[in-house]
Amino acid sequence: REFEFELREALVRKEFEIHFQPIVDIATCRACAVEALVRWRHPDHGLIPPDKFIPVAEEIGLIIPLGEWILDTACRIAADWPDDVRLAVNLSAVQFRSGNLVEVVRDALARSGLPAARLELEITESVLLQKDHGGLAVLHDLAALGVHIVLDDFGTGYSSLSYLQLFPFSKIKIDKSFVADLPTRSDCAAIVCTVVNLAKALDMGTTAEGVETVEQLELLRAAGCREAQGWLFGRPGAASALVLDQPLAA
Ligand code: G
Ligand code: G
Ligand code: MN
Ligand code: NA
Repeated sequence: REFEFELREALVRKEFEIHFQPIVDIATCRACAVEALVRWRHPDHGLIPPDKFIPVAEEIGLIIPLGEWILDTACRIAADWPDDVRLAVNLSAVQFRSGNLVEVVRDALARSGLPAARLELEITESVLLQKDHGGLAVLHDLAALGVHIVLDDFGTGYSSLSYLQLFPFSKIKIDKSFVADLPTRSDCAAIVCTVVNLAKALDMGTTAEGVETVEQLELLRAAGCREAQGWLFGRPGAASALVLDQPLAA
């Protein structure tokens, strides 16, 4: 209860921060996108990661105004980046049930001047699990704005192939659990290759998450994966620390 109260207050007190992590084009190792990742700067407990408060924010409905603030703030910052660098923002399934997500996204783009084509919205399969398929209708309306829809955390959860048939995602993000064991486990390499080839056949791109070593990068490059994100290229940090004009790894 106390935590919920503090969480509600946090938005008013402007205790949330957005950290930014580069996503690179594997061909050039230059940033082609940047993911916005929210944190809570708690006055007593320091920096709290999103998995500690997003589920509660979803439960108490705070994710709606918080999600609007994240989208608005991140779009304003991204509007100053080079034209070939996109912004990736995570959306909660709860935001899809709010009834006005399309307006919220359209307004954030209009206020910031960020072109729709430079915004990627990362969703998880939970959006498509809604029984009434309301999530699917909203996804089509969002895509009609010109933004890209990306399927996050692919390979965890159910990862039913029918989701890929249900909606034409621009890109699939391969979960970091598969990347972590790439060099040592041949089954992970097989899974990564299969997802990359499946995405290609469906005219979708792929981003591998959690890339920490050059060895992993080389395996992903060989597999034909297009984009990579991970500590090898940069940890989530302040927007001012982003390097967007030169390669980020050897
Ligand atoms: O770095 P990391 O701990 O930032 O993020 C963990 C998870 O928290 C991400 O996988 C993502 O699902 C979620 N997350 C991070 N930022 C946001 C956000 O702005 N909105 C939503 N809904 N989820 C986020
Ligand atoms: O939304 P999503 O699940 O994609 O968020 C990405 C998560 O992965 C964030 O929590 C982020 O901090 C984390 N992350 C990003 N790069 C790395 C990495 O190289 N290694 C590990 N272990 N985690 C990472
Ligand atoms: Mn994400
Ligand atoms: Na993910």
